[in-house]
Amino acid sequence: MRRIAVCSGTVPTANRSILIDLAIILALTLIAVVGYKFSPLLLPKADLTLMPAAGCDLNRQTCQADMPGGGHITLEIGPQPIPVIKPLHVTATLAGIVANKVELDFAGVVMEMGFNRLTLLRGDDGRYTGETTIPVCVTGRMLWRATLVVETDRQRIAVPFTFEAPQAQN
Ligand SMILES: [Cu+2]
Repeated sequence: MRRIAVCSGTVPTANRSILIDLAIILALTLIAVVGYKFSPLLLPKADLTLMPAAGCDLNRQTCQADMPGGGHITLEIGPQPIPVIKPLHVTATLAGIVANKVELDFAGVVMEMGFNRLTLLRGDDGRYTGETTIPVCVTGRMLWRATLVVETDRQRIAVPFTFEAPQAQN
């Protein structure tokens, strides 16, 4: 009898929060898959879109995308994990690419979070840096896409990095 009661919807509270977590994870996975499939529609205009190395998480590490003919682009956002509302320090490096302009565009993957783009400035060490913040979301943690847009003489290269912020507190 007890089993029937559980199946009819009275899930204990602890289990319920696990179920909600699972549902969120499932939803995020779906969004990531669908977002990836339709990404050309959602991204800033570009001649070349490079996908960063699969599985790389900006919350924990610097992520890299390789150019088809050699060279690469990296992006690092600190502090890690990436917070909302607090200042973010952004660093991009380019290898084998001469850029006229480097910008970073933050957007919600499934949510309109407003225009949020900054121009990264080239330092003496050749790295491009900038500071910004991202807003807190009404739903709590959400998926963000930080698209690095690199303009060269010949083309506009976009590299969309997806990350979740803020990470679940434990
Ligand atoms: Cu949001």
